[in-house]
Amino acid sequence: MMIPTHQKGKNKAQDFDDLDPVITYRHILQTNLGIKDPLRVVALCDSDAFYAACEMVRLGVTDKPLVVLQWEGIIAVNYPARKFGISRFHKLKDAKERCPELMIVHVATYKEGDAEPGYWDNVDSRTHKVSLDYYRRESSKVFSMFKEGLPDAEIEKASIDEAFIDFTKPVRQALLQRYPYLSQIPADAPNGVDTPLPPPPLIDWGTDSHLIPIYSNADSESTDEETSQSAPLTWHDIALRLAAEMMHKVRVDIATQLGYTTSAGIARNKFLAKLCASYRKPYSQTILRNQAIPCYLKPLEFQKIRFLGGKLGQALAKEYDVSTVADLLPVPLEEFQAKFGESAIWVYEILRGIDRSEVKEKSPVNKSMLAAKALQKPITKIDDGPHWIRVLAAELSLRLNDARKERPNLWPKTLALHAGHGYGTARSKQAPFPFTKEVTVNVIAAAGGKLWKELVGNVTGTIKVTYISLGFTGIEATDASQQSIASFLDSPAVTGVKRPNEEKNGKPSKSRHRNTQRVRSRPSSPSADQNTTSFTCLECHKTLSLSPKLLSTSDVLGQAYALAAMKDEHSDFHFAESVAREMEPEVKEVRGPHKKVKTPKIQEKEIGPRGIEKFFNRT
Ligand code: TTP
Ligand code: CA
Ligand code: CA
Repeated sequence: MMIPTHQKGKNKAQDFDDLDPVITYRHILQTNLGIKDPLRVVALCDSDAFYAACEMVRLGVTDKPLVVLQWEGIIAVNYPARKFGISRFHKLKDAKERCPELMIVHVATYKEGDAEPGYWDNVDSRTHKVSLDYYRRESSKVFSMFKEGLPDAEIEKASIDEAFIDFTKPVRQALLQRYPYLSQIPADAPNGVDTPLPPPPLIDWGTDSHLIPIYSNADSESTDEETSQSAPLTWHDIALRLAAEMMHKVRVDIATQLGYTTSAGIARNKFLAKLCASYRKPYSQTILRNQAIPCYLKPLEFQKIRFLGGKLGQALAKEYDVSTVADLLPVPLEEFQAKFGESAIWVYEILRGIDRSEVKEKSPVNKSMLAAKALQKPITKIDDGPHWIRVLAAELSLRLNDARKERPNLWPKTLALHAGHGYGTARSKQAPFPFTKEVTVNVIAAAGGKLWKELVGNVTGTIKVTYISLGFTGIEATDASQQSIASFLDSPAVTGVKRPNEEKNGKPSKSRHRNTQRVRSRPSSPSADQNTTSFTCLECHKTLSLSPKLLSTSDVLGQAYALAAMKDEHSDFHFAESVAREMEPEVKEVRGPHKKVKTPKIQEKEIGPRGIEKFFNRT
C-alpha cells in the first residue's frame, strides 16, 4: 500500500465514528427525522437472473440451465447455467460447449404486421426489434407485491429488476408494538425525551438472513455467522432484524405467487443495502450491521463500487497507486477536494459507507415513451420507412395500453418521429397526437407515417437513415370530463380534433398535424433499453452513443459492454451531481451533463476543469 508521506499522522479520516449513535426516546417517538434517523433501515431487493427467470416462468421450466439471448449476445444466465461456469460474457458457442443441454431463448421481438411481440425461430436484427415488454410487465407484478406487502414502506423502483425499500416507518411501528415500554418516557429519565433508550433485549438473528461478519478474521464461509457477530446489540440491530422479517415475508410471497426468487441487502442506507444485496445470491438476504461496515468495506476494491468505477476510479487508482477502500481511507477530505473538486466529498463519504440519498417513490406516470431502433441496414428508400414505423408503433401501442391498465385516462400530448444518420443531428417532426379512444397500432402508425412523409417527403436524391425512433411525450392523466370529450371526439363524425388541454388554453389546434415543427434534438424519453448502440438518459434526456469506430465493427458484444459501461458512468455522474447538490451549497453550479451553466470566464480559469465531472463521459 502506498500512502503519500504528507498524509502520515492524519488518521482522523479513518474513523467510522458514527456506527453506534446514541438513540433516545426522541428518536423513537419522532417520525420525520429523514436521513438523520439513527434507526433508519433501507433494503435493496434484486431479482435473481431476472430475464432468465421471466423466461423460465413463461416456459414452465424449473431447474434447467437457460440463457437469454439478444441477437448474438447472452444477456441473462440462470443459476443452474451458472453452475457450468457460464456468464454473460461468454459467446454462445462457448456456453453451449460448457453445457450442451443449455436452453437458449432469444428475447421477444416485434416484426411488422404483428401488434404483439413474439418469440420466433429466426430473428434478424435487420428486420426485427427487441421487445422488453414482457419483462417490464413481470417487473411491475413484482413491484406491486412489494407495495401490497409493505404498505407503510417507501419504495423506489431502481431498475427493471430491483427496488429500494425504506423500512424506517414500518420498523418504528413494529418496535413500538413489540416493545411498548419504548413509548413511555420513564418519570425519572434524566433528560426527558432526550434520554437514551434502555439497553436493547437479546434477540435471535433467526435463519432467514445472512449476517456480514464484524471481524475481518472471521472467515464467513467456515465460521458460524452467529459467532462472528459478538458485538453488543443496539436498537438499530433490532430495527434491522425487524426489517429482515418483513423483507423475508415479501420475498417468500413473491417466490410462491410469481415464481421469482430475489436477493436483498438490509443496512442503514441505500449504498450499503445495494452493496450487500448480492452477498449470497440467489434467493437470500443479507444484513449489514453498523458494526460490520468497516470490515465489509475496507477490503473492497474501490473500482468495483459502482460509483467509483469508470474514469474516476481509474484516476483515484492512478493518483494513489492503490486498489482497496482501506488504502484510500487515510486521504483527507481536503486533499480529495483539492484534487477532484469540492464535490469530491461524496467520494470521501462513500468510502466510509455514508450515503445521504433518500428512498423516493417515483411518479407512477412515465411522462414519455420511446421506441427506437438502430438500423444495421439503413433505410434508403422513402417507401421503406413505414415498415419500421409500424414496428415502432406496435411497441408504443402496447406500452401505452399497458400503462393504461393501471391508469385508464393516460393520454400522450405529442407524437415525435426522429430519423438520423449515424448519431449526428437527427431530423425530427412532432405533432399533437390525435385524440382517439383506442390507441391502436394503426392509429399510431398512421400518425407516424404522416410525420415520416413530412420529414422526408420533399427530400430529393437518396436518403440514408440508420436510426429511427417514435415517441410519445407529455403523457398525462386526463380528468373525467376530458374523457367524455375523448369519447365524443372519437366519433367518426368529428373532424378538426381538439385536445382537452388545448381547449383549456383557449388555443384549439387547427388540424391534427398542421403545427408540426422541426426539432433538432432527440426527444425527451425514457432510456431506450432496446437500442444497442445508444441510450437516452432518463434523468437528463441526453442521448449517448457509441463511437463511430466501435460502431463500424461487427463486435456486437463489445458494443454492448461499451454501452453498459457508458450508462454506468453516466449515471455515476448524476449520482455525483445529486450528492453535490444535496450537500454542498457552493457547488450547486456544477454542470449537468446536458446543460452548460454560464460562469464568468475568469472563474472558469481559476477552477480549471471542473472537479469530478471531468471524470465522466459527457458527449
Ligand atoms: P442484473 O440484475 O444485473 O442481473 P441478473 O438479474 O440477470 O442476475 P443477478 O442474479 O446477478 O442479479 O440485470 C437484470 C436484467 O437486466 C438481466 O436479467 C438482463 C438485463 N441486463 C441486460 O440486458 N444487459 C446487461 O448488461 C445487464 C447487466 C443486464
Ligand atoms: Ca438481478
Ligand atoms: Ca439488477
